[in-house]
Amino acid sequence: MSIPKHPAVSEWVSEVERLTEPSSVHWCDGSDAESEKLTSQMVDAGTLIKLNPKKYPSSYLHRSSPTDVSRTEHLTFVCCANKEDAGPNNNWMSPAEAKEKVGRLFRGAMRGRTLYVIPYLMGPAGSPHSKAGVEITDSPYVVANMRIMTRMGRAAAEAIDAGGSFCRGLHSLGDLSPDRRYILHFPEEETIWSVGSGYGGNALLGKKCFALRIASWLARQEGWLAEHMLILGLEDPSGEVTYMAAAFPSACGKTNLAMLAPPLESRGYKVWTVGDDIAWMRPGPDGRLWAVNPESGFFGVAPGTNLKTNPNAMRTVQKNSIFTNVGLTPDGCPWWEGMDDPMPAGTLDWQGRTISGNGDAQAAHPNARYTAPIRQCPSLSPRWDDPQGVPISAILFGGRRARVAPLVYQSRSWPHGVYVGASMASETTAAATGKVGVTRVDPMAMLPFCGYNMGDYFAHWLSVGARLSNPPKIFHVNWFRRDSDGNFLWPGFGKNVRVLSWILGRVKGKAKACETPIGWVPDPKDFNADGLDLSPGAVDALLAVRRNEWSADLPIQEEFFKKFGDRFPADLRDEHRALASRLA
Ligand code: GTP
Ligand code: SPV
Ligand code: MN
Repeated sequence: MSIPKHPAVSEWVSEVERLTEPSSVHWCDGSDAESEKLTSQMVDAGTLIKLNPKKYPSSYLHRSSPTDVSRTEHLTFVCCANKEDAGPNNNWMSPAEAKEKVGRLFRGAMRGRTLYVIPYLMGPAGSPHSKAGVEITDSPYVVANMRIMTRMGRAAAEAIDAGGSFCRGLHSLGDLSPDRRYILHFPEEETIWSVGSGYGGNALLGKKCFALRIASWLARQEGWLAEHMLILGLEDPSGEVTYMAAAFPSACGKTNLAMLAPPLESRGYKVWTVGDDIAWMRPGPDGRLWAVNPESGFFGVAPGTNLKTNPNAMRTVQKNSIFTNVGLTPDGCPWWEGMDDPMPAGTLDWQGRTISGNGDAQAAHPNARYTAPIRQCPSLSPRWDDPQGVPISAILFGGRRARVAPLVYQSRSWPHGVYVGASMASETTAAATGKVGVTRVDPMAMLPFCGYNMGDYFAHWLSVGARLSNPPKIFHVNWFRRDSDGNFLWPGFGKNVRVLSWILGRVKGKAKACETPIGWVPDPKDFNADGLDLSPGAVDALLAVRRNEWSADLPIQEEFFKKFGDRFPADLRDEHRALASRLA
């Protein structure tokens, strides 16, 4: 059966029906027939535009409301009983106030609309890592995206009926006004309320809301980690595959690294994609950390994606995909800045407007996205759906930093690695509403997604490490260091395999490194830069650890850590002091 029978689901659906007063109710079974019907209804309603079926079979363009194009962190709340448990990293509202205030926005919100019930599973079927959810929404676009991003249908129904427990996610487009938009999390009730946005992370509730904010809360109680991380397998020339997870903030390169296609000169290395955005990781009985990707699709940044930067993504999105806020060419194809071919004349921008000839008009919104099934990815790992997960040997933290952080360095120990993650900083991007390019401390790339007090989160990371007899080695990478003219020093993308192979060498105890105050850095003399066509001195500049820049970062970190008061772990305070004294 593809629809859950558990009375807890039908009781909750009835309750929501009474609140939102939809004109009809549709229980999603995840079938092809259902998808075809919903899609054609959306085409008729203008919610989707069918793309050229010869070039992009079964693919569609969606144009969102122009004020609803990215996550809205200032409208995102954690509503737990005790404000301190949400921490200074979250906006907080009391559960009672939240239900009163936002309950009003849900009252009658689905009048004249269909209420869709989406049972879904996050993680492989039959896996101890996996968790079920039900999203109720009045957006058929959300249904179509959830069908790609999660396991809908039988696997979900079976998991819900077997356990009876599931995350409740209530979503309504409301009137799409940012003034009446709230994304609320009730971790103590495993419940999400989202109203006023149809955009990705605000509306596909299995993704950031459940798989990160609610799941991180549950993970702390249950002894595991829910992280904003890609998972990849790096195959070396002998054929052995080593798994790595990497946390970079939104629009900072997870999808690109997860699908990395090594250039010819790195013959023998290959990257296998397990996941590109979220990792659920647990200590295994063997003392290693095991990870699954809870998702089953990609919701990836379109601009900048092309056959050179990410050929695997370009092939993944060739069919059965939804493009949101990209341009539309006259022959019915999606187009975005940085695509391989120049923009064809007559291309419409992401709002459907003719593009004026003055040269600075943008076809795609900078946060335009594609939604595509993971099974279509040419580099898909044969173990992506393994119920056991994959064992992680290295964790990479990374940010977008024009200065300070070298191309790569290795932490000295697990606690030092946790400190490296806790103190990482990155320049903001278009993935969230607000100013772009502002450097902020974004620990483990989880600042917008940690569903509880980050001081407790750091302590939890330390305690998980203490339970691992064979913990992953922790590294930091930065593809975005610039020279004095503002150019990137590092070519990035496929070339990042050079950094991965150094990391692999460190994991295996083979690669050489130099000790610096911040940790272990490759020796510029043996870093393989052959054939990279770097400017003179680039390798030294990429790997340089400049004491003055690092020392200038310390007070910014201190100010951030201070916000957590007593909840900030003493061990990380010690790591911070030790770094300061090594730098002095
Ligand atoms: P979310 O889906 O928002 O969580 O982002 P993500 O971390 O998956 O980011 P993604 O891989 O989509 O990268 C977004 C942006 O970073 C794009 O503009 C890419 O072109 C750029 N980017 C990715 N990798 C590199 C790299 O190695 N070097 C440079 N210079 N840019 C990169
Ligand atoms: C991100 O912003 O980190 C994303 C896109 O991966 S969203 O689903 O909107 O969160
Ligand atoms: Mn993300």
